[in-house]
Amino acid sequence: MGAAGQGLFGLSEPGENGRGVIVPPEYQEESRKLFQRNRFNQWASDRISLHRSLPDARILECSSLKYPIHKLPQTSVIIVFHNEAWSTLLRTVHSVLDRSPPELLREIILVDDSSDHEELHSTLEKYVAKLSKVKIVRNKAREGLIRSRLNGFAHATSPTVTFLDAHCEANVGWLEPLLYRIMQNRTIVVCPEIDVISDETFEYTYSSGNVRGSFNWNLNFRWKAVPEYENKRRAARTDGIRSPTMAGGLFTIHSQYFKDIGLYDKQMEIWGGENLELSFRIWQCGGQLEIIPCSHVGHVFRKSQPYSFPKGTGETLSKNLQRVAEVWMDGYKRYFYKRQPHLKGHPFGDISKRLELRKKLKCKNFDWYIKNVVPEIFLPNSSIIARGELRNPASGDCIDSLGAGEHAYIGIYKCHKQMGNQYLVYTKNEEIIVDDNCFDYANSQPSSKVKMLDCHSMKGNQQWLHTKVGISHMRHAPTGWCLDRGKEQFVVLNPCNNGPSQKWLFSEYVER
Ligand code: LR7
Ligand code: MN
Repeated sequence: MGAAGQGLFGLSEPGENGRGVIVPPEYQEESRKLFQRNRFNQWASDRISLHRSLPDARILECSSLKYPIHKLPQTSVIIVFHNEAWSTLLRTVHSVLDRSPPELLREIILVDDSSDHEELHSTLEKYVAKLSKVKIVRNKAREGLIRSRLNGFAHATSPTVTFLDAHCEANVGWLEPLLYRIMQNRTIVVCPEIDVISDETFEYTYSSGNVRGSFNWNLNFRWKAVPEYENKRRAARTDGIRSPTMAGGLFTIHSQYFKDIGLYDKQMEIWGGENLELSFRIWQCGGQLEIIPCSHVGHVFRKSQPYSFPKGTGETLSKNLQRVAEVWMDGYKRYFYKRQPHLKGHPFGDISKRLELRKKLKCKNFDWYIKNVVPEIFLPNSSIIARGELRNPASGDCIDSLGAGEHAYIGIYKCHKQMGNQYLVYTKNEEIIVDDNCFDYANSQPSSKVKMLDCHSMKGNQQWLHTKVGISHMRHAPTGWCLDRGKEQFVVLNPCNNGPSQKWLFSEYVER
């Protein structure tokens, strides 16, 4: 096997060296059907070897680092799944078996969260029987990923555990740097750099390596550029990057430390919020969270979930997020409720055990977390002229982030009065903010779309003039053009014409 763990059939086979697979026309119908089943291109995945080779994603300095393999703690890899496709699940397993030093890998625990796909039962049982380190644990009922991970954890026998989603590929040398960091300090929880496996072609591409985890006040996880102060603090490019939050699916944690800080909130259901809950808890209760640049693992990012939420997607996620806000965020939870006004007074279950835990561990408050861990975060309390939805009265449509984050185009959608993705802020600095990003226009052509970019507070392309009185247009200062409803799903900028498609109103103007 080559350094990058070459597949069985050589580099010209489909998908080898992380290449993508193109679906020939005669298979497109079949592949579309399979896409619905998993929300990724299973047809492409099925063409690729379970042992495919990957390009080594590490920066040069990483390859020359030496780790004291015999001193590193072992790990148990825990992979939870609900109706995962065979090829992605087993490629995750084999990538771990093929690219982990055997002396460091105690076991792989597959936790079946009540899947009904036939092949994930007896066929999987038979297949796994031939792999000495792999065990299967099955939930009796659907538990969601949070309690499934806890079920797997209860069966784990090593000093550290490593969680992976069921559609990952561990890259060359992924494990040693994670375990090494925990050996240095067991209160550091570590994440690999997460590379992107395309949901369309299964092409493997490196992540840029200069982002870390953050969040917006809707409590969505967000990637953000690593701030200057953090890069200055690090002595070398191979050093861990302190991260305010983790994406959630891929991390290694010391087993006893995981118990000490209270595992997960068992009353969180199915999907979502547990990553922020654990991140806040780690930082507030004396631990640290780092992304380790020398460890790379690929993950198939998909645009939607293929599985059901038995109690409803919105209901489940809202409750999980409320529990995060209520237990950990103190007064800052008001920013969340401003964006989710319908959740005020909405039940979120009993949180007394989690509050007790917070007290027992003598955790710091959220204000400490904000000021010390993520001081650059946008705080919607300062110098606001207007907030709420930004409506184009003629069409009854409102500006909407459409759930997308930085670099996406500013969208527009029927006003729904639920705030959430339609919650905007207009600041005294004349920025328009949605999803905690600023409206930014850097185009010299009219009729182009407006982007959401990180706010730089320097006015420039992010300065927008708006008065409540008279014609309420939003005029872009540098071009002098006006924000226009246009005809598509995204707003554009056009020379001002006083027309109805250029009139805008916020739902709430704050006293100046
Ligand atoms: O009911 C369920 N039971 C399960 O076992 C629902 C899901 N699952 C399994 C599922 O099969 C998968 O293996 O849980 C795992 C995660 O679910 P995904 O892959 O549908 O989630 P995701 O990749 O969209 O979501 C990210 O956020 C989640 C919030 O709850 C989890 O923390 C995921 O682990 C997390 N994934 C990552 O961090 C990978 C990087 C993505 C980013 C950014
Ligand atoms: Mn995933």
